[in-house]
Amino acid sequence: MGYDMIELTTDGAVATIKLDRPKALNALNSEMMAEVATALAKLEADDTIGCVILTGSEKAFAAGADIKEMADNEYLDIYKNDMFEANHCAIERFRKPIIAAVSGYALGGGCEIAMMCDFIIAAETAKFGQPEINLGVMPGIGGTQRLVRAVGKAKAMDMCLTGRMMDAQEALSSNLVSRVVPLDNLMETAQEAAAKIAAQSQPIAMMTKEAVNASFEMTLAQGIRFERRLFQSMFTTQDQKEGMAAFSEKRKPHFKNK
Ligand code: DAK
Repeated sequence: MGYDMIELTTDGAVATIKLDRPKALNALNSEMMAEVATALAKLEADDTIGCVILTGSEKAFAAGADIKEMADNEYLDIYKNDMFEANHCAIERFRKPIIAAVSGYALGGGCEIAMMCDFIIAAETAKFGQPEINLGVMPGIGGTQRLVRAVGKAKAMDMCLTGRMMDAQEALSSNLVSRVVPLDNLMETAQEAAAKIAAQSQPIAMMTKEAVNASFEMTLAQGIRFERRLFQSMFTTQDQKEGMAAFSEKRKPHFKNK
């Protein structure tokens, strides 16, 4: 299938989805998000893909939901369509590892979809924000929830109530992003990290992601029990045998995703 609003490329076991609506600073309209959801469904079903990078342009990862598209919506329409649930939330439902590589603006829905990814690598030029309050609304796809978990209440309140932006260094010191790199190294760094992840056993990486995400939903005791059960289940896999044998034999493991 061809895409109009995104570019989908693959390099070995790593796929990259580039949001590609540069004139509108990658504002997330419904067509673009439907394409992202379609691409993710394909990549999830494709056993040759072990990790995905979600990125945008140099100037904007994404400047938010498309304000012009949604401005005239009425409550009952967006309630009945459950606006954003099907497509935007395809990112949070994606089961393989997914990295956001952010340069420029990641605002509103843009910041929210970056936070739906497993971690964010930011260029020095990245700017994060939840400016919805300036539009007479508030974050609507997880901003008030995920931002608090990432940066804590004080900064999340500051961002959501003042609508101010956070630069890359502040995002790093606030734990919103895992690394900050020069813009020229952004995609290379993301590709390197993604290739490293994709070289691991796919089911083990998926279970690891599931366990980390479970920490947001469970008590510590439940989370630890869940982790232990998953860990124990890994001893049914060929990849566990291979990984540990390779260590003893001082060679690289060859995982079969089994
Ligand atoms: N939507 C539509 N178009 C946008 C856009 C956006 N979010 N952001 C930028 N653009 C367009 C601009 O209108 C302009 O288009 P033309 O005028 O050239 O046709 C073009 O992109 C370039 O933008 P600027 O001329 O403004 O560029 P600047 O460099 O001067 O400024 C900026 C860059 C990022 C500071 C500025 O564009 C800006 O403030 N953009 C809006 C940022 C924003 O407020 N983002 C939050 C959007 S609201 C919901 C759940 C969630 C949401 C909604 C509903 N439900 C569950 C129902 C989410 C809401 C949001 O994300």
